[in-house]
Amino acid sequence: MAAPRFADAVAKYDAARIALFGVPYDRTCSFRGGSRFAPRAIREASYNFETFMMDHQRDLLEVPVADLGDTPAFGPTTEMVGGVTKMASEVVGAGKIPIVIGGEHSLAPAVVRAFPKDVGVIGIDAHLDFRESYLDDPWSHACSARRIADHIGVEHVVYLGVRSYSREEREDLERLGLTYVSVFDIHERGIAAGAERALKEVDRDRIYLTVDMDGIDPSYAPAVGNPEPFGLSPLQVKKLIGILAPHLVGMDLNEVSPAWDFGQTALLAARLIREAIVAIDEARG
Ligand SMILES: [Mn+2]
Repeated sequence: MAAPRFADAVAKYDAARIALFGVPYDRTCSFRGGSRFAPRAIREASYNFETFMMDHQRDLLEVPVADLGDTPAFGPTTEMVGGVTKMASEVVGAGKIPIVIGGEHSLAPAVVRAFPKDVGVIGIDAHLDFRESYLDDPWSHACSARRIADHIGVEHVVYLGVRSYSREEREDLERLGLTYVSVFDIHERGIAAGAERALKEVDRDRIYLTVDMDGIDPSYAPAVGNPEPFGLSPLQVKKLIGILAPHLVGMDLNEVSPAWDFGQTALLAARLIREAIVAIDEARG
């Protein structure tokens, strides 16, 4: 049986401002696998919510969103990257905003490569993902920020909510000049200050947002590939999406592993995607 389309994504492609698609890919997963099942779980969870969004006083049915379904399963990462970049390029080329549902974080650089090099990338992630290569694969989920930096320049990517990196990543970030905003900084100063710092650092008007669900605390989002305590709250991420919305040209949400879920991680993922859709629509008027 085909997966349902994302709730309220009823527009025809030609009329859509936002185009969703899923990437059911998790072949580089190193711990809790199964994010390839997340596009379906998140789409199913999306039906939990009212089409009318109380906090925005707007109806999602009035926002032209198309759901293009899922990409193929793909084999090696190079094949996934090529396929996802091609699909995202078609969406971007048609003047639409892609929102991509993972799958694992390895898809993010593939989507970013569909944009001109003058976009900035802001990420939410517990991890820095700045390895040159992981388990002999430079396209591993653990290298997402590094591969994004290859495309747009290391000075134009900032991950927020970071609370884990390796000794080698620490050396590389200093040597190459990567900025990040730690989760402890956000807990001290608030998400608005963190967002402001990230926007200032990336120094771009057009922003792509990549959301690794493990940036959120495992008490709210337990079903992720690599859970890390001390994370962001859902409300902080909601606020961040609102702050970034006027700048957003694309987004992905990744690393939900439904097998470890009681449903709450997929529900939160679906709600955050809905938040992004309505916030983008609100920002563009
Ligand atoms: Mn992560």
